[in-house]
Amino acid sequence: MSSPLTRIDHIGIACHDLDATVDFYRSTYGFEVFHTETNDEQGVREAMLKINDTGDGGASYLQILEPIREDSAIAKWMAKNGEGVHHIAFGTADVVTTTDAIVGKGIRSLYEQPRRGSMGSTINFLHPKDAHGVLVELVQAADDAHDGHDGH
Ligand code: MC0
Repeated sequence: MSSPLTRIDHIGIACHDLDATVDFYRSTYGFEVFHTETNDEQGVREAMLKINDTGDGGASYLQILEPIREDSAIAKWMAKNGEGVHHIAFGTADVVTTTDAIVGKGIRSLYEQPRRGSMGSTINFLHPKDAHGVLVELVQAADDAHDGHDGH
């Protein structure tokens, strides 16, 4: 069975101090910041550290996330769990079709309509209680739209 999920797009890592954590990843592993942004809707400040390009034309990143609001999903999760791996994200060429197919298997998505993710991507999430305890994000990168419409 071939999968519509064509790469690990990123691993989301929650932290208290974005600058200090990015310094750790640079000085320990040599990873450099590729992109930074604030996502007000998600309540995070984030840095994307590029690990490698992938065979589908996309790339894999570490996504370091610092909450900017106490009521954000990341702040709530860290209050319970502390810093650490928060979610994994798979890349797909079509987030709507892929989400619909997975929802059709009885797994809840968190959003009715996809929302905006890092670097102009379009995202949805699968509920961790339906996915063996892993919060899974589905990502259609801005560059994944190769068919003439951008799908955003
Ligand atoms: C919560 N749970 C998790 C989890 N977060 N399990 C595994 N991994 C996680 N990250 C579990 C809890 O332990 C709990 O289990 C149950 O799910 C309900 O959690 P809760 O603490 O009561 O919290 P809720 O239900 O209010 O929210 C959980 C939910 C939320 C996953 C729905 O965090 C959410 O909407 N997440 C999607 C958005 C998000 O995570 N944004 C931040 C990244 P028990 O057994 O105790 O019932 S933003 C991002 O990533 C963007 C910018 C991007 O990539 O581009």
